[in-house]
Amino acid sequence: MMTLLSAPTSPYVRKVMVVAHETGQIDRIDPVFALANPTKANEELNNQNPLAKIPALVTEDGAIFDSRVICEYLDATTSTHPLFPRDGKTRWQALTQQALADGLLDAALSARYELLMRPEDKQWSGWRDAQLAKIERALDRMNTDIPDTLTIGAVGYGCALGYLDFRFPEVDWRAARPALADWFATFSERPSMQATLPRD
Ligand SMILES: N[C@@H](CCC(=O)N[C@@H](CS)C(=O)NCC(=O)O)C(=O)O
Repeated sequence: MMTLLSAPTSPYVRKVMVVAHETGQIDRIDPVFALANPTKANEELNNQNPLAKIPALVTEDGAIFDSRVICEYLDATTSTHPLFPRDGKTRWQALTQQALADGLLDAALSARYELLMRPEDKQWSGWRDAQLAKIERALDRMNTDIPDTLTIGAVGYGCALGYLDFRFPEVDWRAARPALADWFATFSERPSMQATLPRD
């Protein structure tokens, strides 16, 4: 059994949980809530991940982070269809799709932190606008680069789009991107996605 320092609202944690479901390892993981706040210290989390971010997976060989590494770790320990294609063009495509989805999330969190974490008199709307512009460009790219099999790219896309629906309902990303919207509607039905819906 491995402890996953986590929170049910984190899209990066969701990636790990979806991969755990898809690779048949969900029973090996014990999700334990860990407060991850950029300005509030959490010693227990810091001891496992000095960057103080979730997810961090505590194994008998030590802590593994971040979500990309944990997902690849889980994938490497199963013999099922690999979510990380082992070589060739499909590998680089899947990794780039994952980076795109994670980058969208990084921009979304940065925009959210600007509003939630920064004192009101220090907030700058130009910062949030630039992060939202990154999100729009990432969505445009996703719409023209849709995963055609179950890879870590697909898991990343699913968790990123799910996070937008959860925390940024005002971003109407579907309207101009019907292909991506259709893909997400189907992908969301997977049991791994249904079992990991974000909740406050
Ligand atoms: N690149 C990291 C990002 C993880 C991340 O930013 N997690 C957020 C929670 S959703 C966090 O821990 N934030 C606290 C902080 O930035 O200090 C990953 O893929 O795991």
